[in-house]
Amino acid sequence: MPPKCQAHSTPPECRVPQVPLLRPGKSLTIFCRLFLTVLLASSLSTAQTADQAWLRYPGYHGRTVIPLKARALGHGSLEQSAAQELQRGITGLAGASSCISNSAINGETIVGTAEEVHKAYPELAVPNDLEPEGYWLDWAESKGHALLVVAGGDQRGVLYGVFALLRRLATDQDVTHLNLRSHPAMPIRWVDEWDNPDGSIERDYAGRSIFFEGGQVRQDLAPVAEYARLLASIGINGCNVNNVNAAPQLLDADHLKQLARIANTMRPWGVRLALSVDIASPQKIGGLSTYDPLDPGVQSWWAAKAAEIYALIPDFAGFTVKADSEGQPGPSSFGRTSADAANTLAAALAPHGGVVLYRAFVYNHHLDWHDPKADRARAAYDIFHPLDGKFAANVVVQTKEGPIDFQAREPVSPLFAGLEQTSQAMELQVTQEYTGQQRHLVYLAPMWKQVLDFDLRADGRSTPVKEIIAGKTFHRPLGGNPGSPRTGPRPWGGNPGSPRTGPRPWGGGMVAVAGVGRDAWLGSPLALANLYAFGRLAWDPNLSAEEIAGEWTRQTISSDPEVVRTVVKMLMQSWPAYENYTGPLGMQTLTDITGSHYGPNIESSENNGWGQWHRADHLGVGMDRTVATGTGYAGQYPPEVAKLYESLSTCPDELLLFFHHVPYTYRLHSGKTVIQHIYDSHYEGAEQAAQFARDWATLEGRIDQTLYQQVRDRLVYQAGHAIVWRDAIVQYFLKLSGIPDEKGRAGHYPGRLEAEDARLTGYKVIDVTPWEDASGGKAVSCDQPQVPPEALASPIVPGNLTSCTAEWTWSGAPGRYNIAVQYFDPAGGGAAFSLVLNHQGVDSWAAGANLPSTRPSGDNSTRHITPNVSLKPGDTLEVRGIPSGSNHAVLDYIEITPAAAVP
Ligand code: GCW
Repeated sequence: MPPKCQAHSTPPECRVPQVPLLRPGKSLTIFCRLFLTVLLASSLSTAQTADQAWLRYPGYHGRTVIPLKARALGHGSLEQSAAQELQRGITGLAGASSCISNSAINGETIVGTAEEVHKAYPELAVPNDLEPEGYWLDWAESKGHALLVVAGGDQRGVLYGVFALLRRLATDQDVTHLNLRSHPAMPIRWVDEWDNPDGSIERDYAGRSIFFEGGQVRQDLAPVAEYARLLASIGINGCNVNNVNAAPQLLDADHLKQLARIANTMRPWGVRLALSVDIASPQKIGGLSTYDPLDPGVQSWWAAKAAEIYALIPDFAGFTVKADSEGQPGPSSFGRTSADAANTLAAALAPHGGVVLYRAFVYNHHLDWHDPKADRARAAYDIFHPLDGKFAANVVVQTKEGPIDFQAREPVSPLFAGLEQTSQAMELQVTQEYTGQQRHLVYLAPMWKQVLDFDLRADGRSTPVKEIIAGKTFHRPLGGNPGSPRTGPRPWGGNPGSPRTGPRPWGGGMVAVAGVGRDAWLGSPLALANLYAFGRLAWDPNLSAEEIAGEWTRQTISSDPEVVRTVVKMLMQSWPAYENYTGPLGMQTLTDITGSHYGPNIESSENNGWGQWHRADHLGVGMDRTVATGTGYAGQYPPEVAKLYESLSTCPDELLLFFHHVPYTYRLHSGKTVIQHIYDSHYEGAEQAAQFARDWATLEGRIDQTLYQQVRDRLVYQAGHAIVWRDAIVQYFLKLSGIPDEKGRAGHYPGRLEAEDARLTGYKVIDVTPWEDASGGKAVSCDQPQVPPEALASPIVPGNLTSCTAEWTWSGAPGRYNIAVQYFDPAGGGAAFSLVLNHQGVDSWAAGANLPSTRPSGDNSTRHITPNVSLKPGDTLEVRGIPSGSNHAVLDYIEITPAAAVP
């Protein structure tokens, strides 16, 4: 047996194995244990770096030694990045290894394209048919030295091969037996950023843009380089940097030069720049009198613009288009179709190898809500299906995963099966617009997996969505028609300069709206698991959400098995929990859809043209989308799936109310009535959220303390906000249906003392809108003269004249209790609160968490818990609130529960 190195011990002898000439399945026989430190963590500084995400290289605990020296065989910039990353990664991973100086690992890791490897080492059996962007890893020996070979189908493949190797090491996988060959499932793997030139970001929850500020591209593009590195590590090859609600000025000559700097910064990491364009640009910035896509002047304008772009950015990826949607201009203004518009842009890009990602998110947001047949969910299919076959070869129709808009639960968009002669991409959202905005832990990979794996049964055969968007199902080569020679110019999928004659990959792909910003990429540490998972699934949609969660946790947090087990469990349960407490049975997220998209606001979906209706009334709930009696949406699916959804008896419970309108007493497959399911799932979801905080608490001391604290604070907040959601939806449906909760919870809150029932000094009772966002619909507001914000920094003195007071007398049993204070923390000021027992302060805290909405609502209803307070009958409890700005220290209730019952 070969000796093994021990942690921090004197290096035992390690020996180089006799490695046979490279053949699949042969392996290095040297074993040694490397114990490593987080070397690169020393680079942690205030700068925004990839280490803050998953590229930490935290130390290798696997068994196999790999050579410490890395060498690129070629001179291309991607290969240089690959070799540098490898060196950096190995150095980090091997930091504390007792094997470092041992001659046994004196071989090298060589990186290069398959062609380069073959040229340098003709004796090695490197596969000569590696796919574009694919790689092959294996051990070999040359002149008595161990060689670890990373061979790429092209330069990008080299880069991805290096990251694959580092990932295996960073997740402690044994690399003794490599012989690993992989290539991406689909050529388009892009992130879309919705950044505006002024530096703001649409639907972003992580600070300001890393790309723009004050109308210009930022001088400091260091975070962009780090971002591109992160993207490369998960195989992402394109980045669209501006909002799909596109600012036309980005296409002017000056801005294009600035954008070229971004492209140059991302290029060494194989990430190509793409831009969103306003279809009206020829008129808005080009001085033309029209933007009609069939106007020859307009077509020439786009052709000239494309040429100008490619002169500055030779590997420019292409355009993303949002047109005729939510107020954006579009071809319909000229009686033209989406295909007309897409093809005009495609013709301009085609000579240069660019693609058009034309979004199918086209719908009328002025729908007539009185019309029972009107249905926003139908729009994408109704508009795009008839255009199938009319799109140019380098157009990809980009469709959101569901027919509405990134809700916590939707069925798969039927359009994926409705375009057989068109390349397609699926759009997902990493930024958690409707799924808790990064304040809630929601790991989205399980949801994406359900979509990717869903079998649409197009043409009566197995057609999972992941194969449709990879171009496999309908044989969609990107940039060419089925049946055309597979050797012509390849607009996408190869590197500039790489041979353009290899097999052409099937086209299509996945695009994620990422929303990264300057606040630690996604603003919340655990939210980064979503970005990571997106890249991994775009590379290989057959990976499981759970294994991706494990990979990410090991690289980002710790490889301590207990930590991995706990974090993976939390991640995997987080989406079902969120769905449970926000909107079950396919009702969609019951949020404020015309405002923040964050807190509960059930009626906001109704009686407006946006079309996210759930049609709840006192008798029943759900949107009838059947062919027989409803909007006919169910009929847009291929027959087998249409049949499944059409019938109440086969429609899955989780989508029941998306497809059917039923009475509250309707029994689900689970045996529960709809109303009881609404009650139960909300209590269950809120309890799951509370459990996340308890689970995380078990990790204290096992993980980085700063990370521990940051995540803990968020989870405690989430547990409180899940209760806001629970209570809003439960009390709303209790009132609407009039049907009590079998378990007696709805409308009964043990230990809850309403603020409006307290003895009030200064506070005035107000109605909260929507009513369901406050317990009993009411709260108390302190509208008297306010203190300047700076005064809030000092501790609140009981009896402070500027405070308002709500006071109760405790009449329960003596004992120790947790006291939850539920208050509203609207944006625009930072109020302060104190909890006072028998005229003695026991706790004080500041509000000002920067939550959505400037008025008290479920967006900003917040819970503060003071644990373990000793109470006896007759005690006086007060909450004192000091308002500031538009934050009127609005108080909803206090809730007193036995200390043992709540964590
Ligand atoms: O869901 C909506 C978002 C908009 C977004 C739009 C889209 C960029 O609320 O902010 O606009 O989707 O996807 O185009």
